[in-house]
Amino acid sequence: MSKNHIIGNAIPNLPWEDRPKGSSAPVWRHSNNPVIGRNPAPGVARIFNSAVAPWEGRYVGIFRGDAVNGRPCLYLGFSGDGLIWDIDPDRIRFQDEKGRPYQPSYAYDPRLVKIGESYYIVWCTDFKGASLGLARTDDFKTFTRLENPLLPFNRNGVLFPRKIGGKYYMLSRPSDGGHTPFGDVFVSESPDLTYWGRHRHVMSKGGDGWWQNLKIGAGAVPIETREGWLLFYHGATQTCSGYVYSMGAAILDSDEPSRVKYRCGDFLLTPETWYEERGFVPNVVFPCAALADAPTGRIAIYYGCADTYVGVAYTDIETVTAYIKTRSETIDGDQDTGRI
Ligand code: BMA
Repeated sequence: MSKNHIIGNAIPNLPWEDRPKGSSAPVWRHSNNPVIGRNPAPGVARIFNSAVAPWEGRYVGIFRGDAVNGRPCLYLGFSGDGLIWDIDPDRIRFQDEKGRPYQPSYAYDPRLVKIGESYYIVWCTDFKGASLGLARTDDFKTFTRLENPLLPFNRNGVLFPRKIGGKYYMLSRPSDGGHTPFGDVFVSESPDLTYWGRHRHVMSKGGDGWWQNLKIGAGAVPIETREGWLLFYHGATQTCSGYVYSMGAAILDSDEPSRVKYRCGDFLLTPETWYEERGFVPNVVFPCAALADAPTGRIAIYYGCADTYVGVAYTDIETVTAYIKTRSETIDGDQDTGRI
């Protein structure tokens, strides 16, 4: 079997720690987690489910923070090493395409992606209920909101980092106004980031693994690899004392991302540490970003912990590909194109 590798840029200062001696885990936690603790900036009670990207030799973060009145907003931060963050206590101010102020009334679970020379943020916004917001920035000073891509209700919008066959692609999880009973991932395509269509079903909740039997949602921006798009996502299950969120992974076809090539039946990370098990919402592991260094194959995953903290976890392309492939299972409906 030839080896998988990452297609992309080098990130020489990627946060990294080797897998602890004696561990056979597919993903291992940063030894000094959480990297963002409680009360991370004046007026911000907690930061979690957040996105980061390399930026001018450093890192930029778009953070989901709950203000001290409980309202979720997006905050901006910078870091030299991707671990110690300087976070602006003022929430990000958005404008519309004519330059007029255009603030979301709430904003959570952002994803950040560079496509071409611009950066795009997708987050969960209020559009008569939880829906997807989309904004572009070229300098992290001006943030311009574009048209909301899809109809309400929807969450977990994740853009692919390049056009595929000349089109933009976005994963999303259509839902209802509450904690959705229908929780599958779909993909939509667009010629211009305004008009979205040719919607396809990608992955169903469920399968043998009960950890993802309630709902699933795309997590980090997919990483391009020789085998396909590596996607870290979250899966939720229901227990007597609430939901439990874990992290899973799948590899989607390079040219046709609605096609699931491999999908790991087992979770890669599940709440096990104090900062994942205990917090504002207990038992939540919620990946929103993954950075990959192509020359070394190293991957750093950023994930929200218990709706309170940000954690970092590591893997490498060989380890994670082997883990996914040896535990791959197709869940009923995964190969259904959605063109019923
Ligand atoms: C989901 C989202 C996430 C959150 C998770 C667990 O529905 O609201 O922001 O991390 O629930 O509370």
